[in-house]
Amino acid sequence: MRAVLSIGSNMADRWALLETVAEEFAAEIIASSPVFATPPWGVIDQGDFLNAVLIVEVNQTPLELLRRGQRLEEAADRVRIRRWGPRTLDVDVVQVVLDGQELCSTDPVLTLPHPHAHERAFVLVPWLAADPVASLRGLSVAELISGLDPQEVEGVRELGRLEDGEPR
Ligand code: A4P
Ligand code: MG
Repeated sequence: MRAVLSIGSNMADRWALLETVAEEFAAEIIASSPVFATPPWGVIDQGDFLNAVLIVEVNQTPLELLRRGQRLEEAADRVRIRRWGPRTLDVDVVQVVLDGQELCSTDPVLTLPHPHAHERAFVLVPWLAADPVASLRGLSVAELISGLDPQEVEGVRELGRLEDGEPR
């Protein structure tokens, strides 16, 4: 199956933490976005995030993929203090496509597609950079971005590719 992962960090060595995800999936990544600096969404009294999107082709179930992401979050010493609050590493499964079909699930353990993806510039802008023809629930990601607050979209600033190292 093919999955779109949104990865984010706004604590500790943010760049290095995103790299741990790229390393874990190195053999399975089919496309990836550059890293973007993004203002916090939801809870705004916290530091800026680094966000990126990885598109992976994996031979496992959606739940196994979620757990794999959560193991990386644990390895980053992630502590869950508050919803949408600061975190060392967040690995969200945005979309899963199996045999050309987007999987849908309302299970709170793994909701698919990710319930907030369509309204988050920090997910959609990197996703479009990784896949210019991306679509979510039948709508093009480019179209979804054009429906967002332009200020939110402009706030998402491209920094550079993960493999090129953190810009000084
Ligand atoms: N869960 C259900 N569906 C999914 C899914 N598709 N992907 C469950 C990942 N997890 C999913 O998540 C809570 C539960 O969601 C998990 O147990 C999992 O089984 P969590 O990571 O423990 O808690 P959380 O991340 O604080 O809550 P939530 O609601 O998942 O927050 P989000 O949606 O992850 O948002 N601003 C910027 N600029 N960049 C960011 O990356 N991230 C967040 C967190 C807020 N603001 C941000 C960013
Ligand atoms: Mg999360």
